Amino acid sequence: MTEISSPDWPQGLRLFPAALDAVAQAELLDAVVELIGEAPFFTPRMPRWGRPFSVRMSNFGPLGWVSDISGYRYQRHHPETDRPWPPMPQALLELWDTFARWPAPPQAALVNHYRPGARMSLHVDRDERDLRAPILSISLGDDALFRIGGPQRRDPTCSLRLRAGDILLMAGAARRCHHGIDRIYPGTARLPRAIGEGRINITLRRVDKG
Ligand code: MD3
Ligand code: FE
Repeated sequence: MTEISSPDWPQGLRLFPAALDAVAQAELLDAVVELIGEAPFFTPRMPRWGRPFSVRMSNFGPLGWVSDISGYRYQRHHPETDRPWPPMPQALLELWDTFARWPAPPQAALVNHYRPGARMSLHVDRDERDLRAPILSISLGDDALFRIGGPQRRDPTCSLRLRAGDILLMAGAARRCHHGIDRIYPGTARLPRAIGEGRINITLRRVDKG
């Protein structure tokens, strides 16, 4: 497996370009389509003001990340159907074992759907109770411009283009860095008709310690 890293990047950020071939991507997307039937995408909203995100989300696994007017949190049920999240697909557990090398399994697979024009502003993921556990990200569909900075919002940032099949691991210091998605490159890849245009990103997360 080829791995790219750069002295410009935060320590612990590791990119595995095209880690998933076209067949593995299609199989994963089939699983996403099936499970999204059980846990449909919802539109998260910003705490306090309730402004909708441009990204739609769902989750697989025992816990799921949600955001609404009362705040960000992990919870066991879908915010609209109130049903438990579907089980995490075996293929995702295997990717975690291969790339994350963490002794405990992931508890949440957050699925982000970016339609053309959607973006995600710079933020730090800090709702997890164990910030030492890595986060593993899998990109599917259209290319995206990813940006990562440092622990402080004012720290300098660098950008990289994420493509379908790329796997990104955030461990060590990178785990606490600001990051976001500045833009999607529409039409650079295709998603299943049931999802529509754009990009899917799946992040595998450990929430609890141990
Ligand atoms: C760097 N998602 O869901 S994945 C997110 O492409 C999120 O949908 C983006 O940021 C996306 O929270 C980026 C890569 C990623 C995920 C978590 C990180 C990079 C990270 C946590 C710390 C540092
Ligand atoms: Fe994030």
